[in-house]
Amino acid sequence: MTKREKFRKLLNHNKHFFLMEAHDGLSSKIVEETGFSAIWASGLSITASLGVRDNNEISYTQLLDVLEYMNDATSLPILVDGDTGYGNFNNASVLLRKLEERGIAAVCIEDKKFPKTNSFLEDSMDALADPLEFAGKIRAMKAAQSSPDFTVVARLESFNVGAGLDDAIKRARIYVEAGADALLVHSKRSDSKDIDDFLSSFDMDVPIFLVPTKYYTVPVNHLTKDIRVRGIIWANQSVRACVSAMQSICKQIFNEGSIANAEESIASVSEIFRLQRHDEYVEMEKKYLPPGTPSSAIILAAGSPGKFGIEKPKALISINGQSLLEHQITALTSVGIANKTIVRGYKKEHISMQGYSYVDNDKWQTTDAMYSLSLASKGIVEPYLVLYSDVFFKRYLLHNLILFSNQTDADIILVCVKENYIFSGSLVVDNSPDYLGNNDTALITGVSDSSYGDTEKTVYFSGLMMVKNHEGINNLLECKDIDTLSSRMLFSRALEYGMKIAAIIASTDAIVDINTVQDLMKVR
Ligand code: SPV
Ligand code: MG
Repeated sequence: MTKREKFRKLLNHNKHFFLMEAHDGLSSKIVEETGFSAIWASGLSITASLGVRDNNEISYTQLLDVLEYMNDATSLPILVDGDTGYGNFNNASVLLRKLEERGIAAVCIEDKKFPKTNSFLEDSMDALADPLEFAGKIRAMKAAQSSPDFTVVARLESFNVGAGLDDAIKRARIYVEAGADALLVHSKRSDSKDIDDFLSSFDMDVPIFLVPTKYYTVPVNHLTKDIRVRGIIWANQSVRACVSAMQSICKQIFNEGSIANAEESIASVSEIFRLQRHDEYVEMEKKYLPPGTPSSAIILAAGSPGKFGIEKPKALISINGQSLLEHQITALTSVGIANKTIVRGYKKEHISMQGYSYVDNDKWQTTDAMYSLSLASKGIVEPYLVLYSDVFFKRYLLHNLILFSNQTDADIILVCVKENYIFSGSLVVDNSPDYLGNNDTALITGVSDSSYGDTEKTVYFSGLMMVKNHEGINNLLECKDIDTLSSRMLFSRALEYGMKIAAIIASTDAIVDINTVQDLMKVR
């Protein structure tokens, strides 16, 4: 069923329904999740959220831009507050056609002159449009629509400007005869006298919308006693709720100079991701990313900051405004890796960003990175990436690693460098490097205790690797001496068990292990 058909169904059903105000994609989504059956795209709320007045300060194309986001975010039909139709019969028809193109279900136009003022601020009878001119607008709009189910609602402003009941009744008849599918009777009284008078005097059978913003104390069952009252519009409460919430939280954060006390009272970042439908993205990744792209990565961040002597994990050292860890997370996200597990140890309480999994290595002082890896890799049943948290690397290395992993049948692929590295011991490569993008690739044929070997054949593990044979490696990580197992020992055992280890040979411009202030200067 199209949104227009849904709206028609609501209109033709002998029961009232509620339209909740929304003003952007997010609020539209929330309105739908709450259970409402239709949305009022309020002019007041949309302009307020854009920070401008409700005086036709935005053009109709700017309104369309907002509506496009709203309509995309919801499966509910939207009744658009079309103000006065943005001009004469011609402008209103253009508006209608553009709304149809955007998939909007219905539009409401009010019988005031362009440019309008919000009804709660307007009390001049001069603001009213000529009823016959307005009827011509309705006829032009109905003639312009191409889908039969599009709904045009005519809004009566007679009560708001003091023109009274007779004027409202006269106009209502003219508008319905011109082809309006429904009427919206507006009133800014705090009781329902205008509405009660209108309903008891007007005798045409047409669906009617009401906006009880000011007469909110009148019970809905009183307003809906008349079966023609079909739509009750809660016209601006979403934006008003946002304003109160934002004012209060901004004030609290400003006064306290901290977000610590604010955190509990606001939506979590993961709730924002949920509303943005991040889960859909994860599903699409599975479908559309090249086969072999892992969905998991483990960041080993348990160790002490070493020579830096700082009171926080080394992963939190800032490089060009972002921590090392944030750089890594951004890089992983850019290649589509959704599940990121961070192993914490030293000063673990400093690492607590939302949206990631955490594993704690409480024996960080006496164990090696492979122990951390063994803790985090336990639950992973697919290929995964491993990153030492103190390596800073260029993103293309990750792309190359994933690309190469699709081309090789190796069980592990290491990113290695030729220059001596901090890891004790070196790896030996075969003599026949292939060319891959910016880097050479090679097979690891042995592990040496010495750091100084044949320079042609010697490489050093950089701290970035892909574990393709997750079962094999996870088995090796379940050893008795895991507390002291080094990466070099792990690779050596993998070779002993007949596993194949391949390497991408990167330059030290592309990947740097951050150990000294000089290293930091280099990457900054
Ligand atoms: C709006 O929500 O923009 C409306 C209803 O037009 S009212 O603000 O009550 O005029
Ligand atoms: Mg409005």
